[in-house]
Amino acid sequence: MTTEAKAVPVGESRFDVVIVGAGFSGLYMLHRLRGLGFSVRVCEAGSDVGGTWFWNRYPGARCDVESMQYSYSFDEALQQDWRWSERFATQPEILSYINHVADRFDLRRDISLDTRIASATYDEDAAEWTLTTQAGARIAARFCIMATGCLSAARIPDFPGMADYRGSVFHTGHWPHEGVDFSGLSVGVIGTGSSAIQAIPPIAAQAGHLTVFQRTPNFSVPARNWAMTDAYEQSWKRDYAALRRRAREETRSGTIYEFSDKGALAVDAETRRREYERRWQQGGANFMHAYNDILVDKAANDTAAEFVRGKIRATVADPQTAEALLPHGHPLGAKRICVDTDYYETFNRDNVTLVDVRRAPIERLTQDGLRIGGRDYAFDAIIFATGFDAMTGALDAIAISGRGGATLKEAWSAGPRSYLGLMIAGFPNLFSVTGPGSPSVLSNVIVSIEQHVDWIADCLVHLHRHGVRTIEPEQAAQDDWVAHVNEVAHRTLYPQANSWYMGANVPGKTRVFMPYIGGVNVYRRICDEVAAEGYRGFRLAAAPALGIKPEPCAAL
Ligand code: N01
Repeated sequence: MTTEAKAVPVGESRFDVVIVGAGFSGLYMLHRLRGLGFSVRVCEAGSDVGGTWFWNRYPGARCDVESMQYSYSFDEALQQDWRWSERFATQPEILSYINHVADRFDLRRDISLDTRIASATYDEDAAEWTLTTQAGARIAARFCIMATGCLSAARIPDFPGMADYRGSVFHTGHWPHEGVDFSGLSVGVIGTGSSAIQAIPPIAAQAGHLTVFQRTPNFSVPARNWAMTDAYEQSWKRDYAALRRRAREETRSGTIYEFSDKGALAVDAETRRREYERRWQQGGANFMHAYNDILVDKAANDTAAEFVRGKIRATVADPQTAEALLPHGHPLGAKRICVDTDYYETFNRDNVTLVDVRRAPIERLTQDGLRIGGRDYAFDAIIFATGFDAMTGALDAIAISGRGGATLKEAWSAGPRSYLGLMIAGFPNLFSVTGPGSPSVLSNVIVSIEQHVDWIADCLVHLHRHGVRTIEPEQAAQDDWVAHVNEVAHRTLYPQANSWYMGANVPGKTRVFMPYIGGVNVYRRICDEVAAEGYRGFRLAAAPALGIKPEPCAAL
């Protein structure tokens, strides 16, 4: 990894645009805006670029969207040159790709690393945002773009006794960069979401003993990863631009799968079983697309869910452990489907124990480990695979105040409200990339990122060309969008699960379905129409009269 561009000192400075975050969103946003002549500064809390792929370094971490699709499409030479080594890329490979992009497009010179933003305050008279870093530096800009990621605020539940525990503590979303050697150690893992399901097999292979604390069993399908072949790579690269366009414009998730035009109940049970089996053997989330009603019709969903439960029963040797691993109580896919390598098989190892903490929850940490149902468990290390304060957590961690000093915390106290997931009423000139109310986490997030970045870049050019000083959603347009996001979600099975999509994993967080489920194809058309109609639903205010011209952006 190239690390030559360490923190650029921030000091007191002024830019056209400040971007918070140097992950996939922030890097592409910087590239686009710099190319348009805007002066831009990116502030990144981490000591290098990469965002989620910089922090989530736990053993087994890899992407569950195929690497040929989980990558930027904005530059033909980049997508032709880069070579992925596996069907599903590992975290280190994705991080080296991100570093390659930062170097290839000479992005580092406009990025301040080790720079965590503590507050962002809007000055109505100056129509300017001032961001203050944790170290006290101030950066002013006409536009502020939050590229802070949907799953970046790692969360450890508030267990009593955290300070008492004398062993090592880790969170999957904040993994030590030097790695951890668990050889011979007694290790406890709390959680069975996507992160845990990936981390458990390699940690079990190394640890002396691994105990998994499961509150909610999850559905997981096998990845069946393989080394990239020239033939598969070329099947994409031969026609990359057209395939990317298809993913963007013709799919709901921004990912090309083998889609079906049939409902699950339109075929007989044996046909269904064969189709599920075929997809199970192929591996990956393609399983979810066996029929077109799995996420909207409970009876259809039950057929797929029961197939997976059958696979768990067939894989896990101990019937009691198998029973405890069976997901019931939420539809398959209503919590994000997990994609694993040897997850269920790992419970056949002698050094792995599953503990159900649904009926007897974790009471506290002790000096030596955990207390559950009055019983003490001792560990050398405890791994919290307990997820994130998703979608809103990273924004919540910044004290954001907009028009009239109103805070984002107050504005979102009953759940996040935005127009198109891009802007928030009362917070002029503040954009979020893949914010709540946009497809974001329900899509191949790079497809969503590129769409948002392009839309925002076009918007800023429009504002500049038309002498517009501020842009902000109209309250009515925002209310209509929030209602639409909610209404579409309730046509599906998603709200039936206590998921992080609903904010249900954070005690006290208002339960609303946060991402837009209408599909990236539909959503893109809506965003394009809004722009084509002169930014329908946004209030655009010109620079004040008296001959004051809008401040020019550097080179436009
Ligand atoms: O987090 P999670 P994650 N006591 O919130 C449990 C993406 N991702 O980091 O379900 C006991 O899914 C909690 O239990 P419950 C992906 O979008 C992608 O695993 O709330 N347990 C759950 O089991 C994913 O969805 C990739 O009952 C407690 C777990 O902790 C998202 O990140 C890889 C508890 C948290 O699961 C988040 O995944 C990894 C408590 N008090 C992640 N509190 C890929 O691309 C929480 N839990 C492959």
